[in-house]
Amino acid sequence: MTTPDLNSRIAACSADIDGFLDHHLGAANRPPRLLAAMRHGALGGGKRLRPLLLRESAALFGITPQQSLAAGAAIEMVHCYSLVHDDLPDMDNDQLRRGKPTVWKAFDPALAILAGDALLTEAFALLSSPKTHPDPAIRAELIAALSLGAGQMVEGQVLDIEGETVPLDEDGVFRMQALKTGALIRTASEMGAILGNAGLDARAELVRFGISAGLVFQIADDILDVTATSDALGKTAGKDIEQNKSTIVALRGLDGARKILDHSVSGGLDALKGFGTQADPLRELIRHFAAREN
Ligand code: GRG
Repeated sequence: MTTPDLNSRIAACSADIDGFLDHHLGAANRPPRLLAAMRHGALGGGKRLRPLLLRESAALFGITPQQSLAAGAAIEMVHCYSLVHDDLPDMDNDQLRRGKPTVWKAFDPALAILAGDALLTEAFALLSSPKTHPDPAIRAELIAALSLGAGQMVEGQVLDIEGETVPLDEDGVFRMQALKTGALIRTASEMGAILGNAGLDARAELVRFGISAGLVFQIADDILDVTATSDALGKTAGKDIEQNKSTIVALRGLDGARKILDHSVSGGLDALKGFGTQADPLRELIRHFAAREN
């Protein structure tokens, strides 16, 4: 069960990211329709869980929320770009996202492609700015980590699309999901470690935590696709079956998927055992990923 404390941290991070992105995507000198489409894709409604994971990971090393805000906004822009592109007619062909029309529905598919491209490139421009971190070596490491995670997400998306025609086996589903959803979630906790200039061991444990958190997030998503309503999700429910998607729920059933979910939560908690009570917010977060309702 989610504690009020976690709820208030989710709300605070979400408000901070919304405020940052509203400002950051407000001042830019861009064609007005492009800017409007970018803002539609990036503002309003997202849970901002990747920036929260980054923030809580960085906090282990004494980094304040303010100091991790720009890096959190960068990973959120990459996530938003992926959703804008994922919704396109040639991908998931979705009309509803975060309770609003998708960017291609509100504008047009060509502009949605370009708005996604612009969010992606803006993420890296932001990471390269001294306002993200004063040390250029840290900025370069953040860029390297996020470009790896974003590239792996694209690989996962390709495997997912191919899986609609040639069904994936169980190993294939795990690999696809680790790339498509897991890579960016893993990257969030790794970026927190990088911002905090963590030692190699601590960074490796946060990567291990992020891999488990990504798996938990994706399996919960697959379960919600079957059990929740479109209203609760703010996006179309039941798409996996409709599109013949290979998921852990399809392969193992709901009970089997829930068992893997629990096992993955334990794996994430194990990765945190060297961090003591300071890591309690991350412990709560992975449990929240497992129990989330949207
Ligand atoms: C188009 C390159 C490219 C990749 C798309 C992210 C993605 C890859 C596809 C989205 C499909 C999907 C529903 C994946 C399941 C996990 C997921 C990313 C859910 C959405 O993330 P949330 O729940 O969304 O954090 P909000 O709206 O809260 O930000």
